[in-house]
Amino acid sequence: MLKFWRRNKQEPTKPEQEEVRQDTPEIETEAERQEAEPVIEPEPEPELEPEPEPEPEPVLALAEPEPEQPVKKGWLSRLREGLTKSTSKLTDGISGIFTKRKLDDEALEELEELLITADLGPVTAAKVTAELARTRFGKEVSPDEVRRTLAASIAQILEPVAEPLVIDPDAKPHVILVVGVNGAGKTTTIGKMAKQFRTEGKSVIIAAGDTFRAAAVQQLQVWGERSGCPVVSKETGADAAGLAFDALERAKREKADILLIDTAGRLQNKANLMAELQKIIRVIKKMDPETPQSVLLVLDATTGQNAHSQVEVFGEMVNVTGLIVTKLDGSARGGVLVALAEKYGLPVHLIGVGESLEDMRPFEAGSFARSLMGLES
Ligand SMILES: Nc1nc2c(ncn2[C@@H]2O[C@H](COP(=O)(O)OP(=O)(O)OP(=O)(O)O)[C@@H](O)[C@H]2O)c(=O)[nH]1
Ligand SMILES: [Mg+2]
Repeated sequence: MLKFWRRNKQEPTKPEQEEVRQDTPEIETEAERQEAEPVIEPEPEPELEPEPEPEPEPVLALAEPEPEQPVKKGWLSRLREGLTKSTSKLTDGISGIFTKRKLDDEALEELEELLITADLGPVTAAKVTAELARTRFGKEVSPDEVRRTLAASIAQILEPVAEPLVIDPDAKPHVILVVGVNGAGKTTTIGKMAKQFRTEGKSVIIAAGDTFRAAAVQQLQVWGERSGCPVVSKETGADAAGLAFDALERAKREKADILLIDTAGRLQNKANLMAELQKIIRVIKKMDPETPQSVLLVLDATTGQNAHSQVEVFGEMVNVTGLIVTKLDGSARGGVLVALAEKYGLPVHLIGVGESLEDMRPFEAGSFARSLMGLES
């Protein structure tokens, strides 16, 4: 039962490829394309997404709530609520396995299975189960004790990836390219990041690099207004790389601290998306080879296992430097974050726990692990 655990850390990223692989085998035929599409397009109808509603300034909303709006819950309780689905599965399962029972092989086997079904992945499940067995085997353990021990093991796995996003103060600008499938939360995340950077006193320019979708530019302009950041945009269908180039030129001229580049999540197929992202990078590198300093992949926590293929697909396209996991307030499948940390070791910089500007937090390993196990911090 105590499986030999091996860190399955893969090389998460590959150097940027100069040649665009239009002949990518996965998308050569229509049937294969249809098969490949869900990997990078798990959410339907981005065009029908409602534009973000003009909201009251959310940071202020905490202090001065609108009369008709209830005071918003703290972010940690929203995270806990969002994780309820994963948490209740885990806590109910653990209670079922460990009530008045010694920690024997059978219990460990059941626990391992439970953790796998809660998206933690087979490697992590084996590792944390082994850790529990190492100290408690043959003893009577309470569900609470099991949850605490697991939370500590999970926190240990998450600790190395819980890295804040560090902005290079000498970059002027530090360029952040934001990538991810449609609907993952890229544009919203850019709005939230812009606001946070502004609050820290940094100057920020936003490039509306999603020139594919008409509504995308307006959506970003709303976020730009909210965060007080200029938005560089072009007409729908314009070349995204050209736009990114212009935005970088402006950011350099104005000595901006940060340039945030939004990108399209959906293009006709994977090869087009890859070509576009790689072209953006190639073009901005011509002006400044150090850019982009960060390539952040935005993942929607409610998509569960699909996150793995997204990390792999985008890792083939670009040199992903870190992750942002959104919608952890929704019906999140939080276990997947643990599996991703174990498998890819990519830094998780920020998590999204809501739709408004203040709903973005640095990823904190301990509180996330405890929340996942339904423990009060
Ligand atoms: N509950 C919740 N909703 C979020 C969060 N982040 C984003 N959203 C919502 O998810 C939806 C999609 O977000 P967008 O930012 O438009 O996603 P996108 O990746 O830019 O999508 P495309 O432009 O279509 O590629 C919007 O309705 C957002 O308000 C989050 O952390 N929690
Ligand atoms: Mg968008």
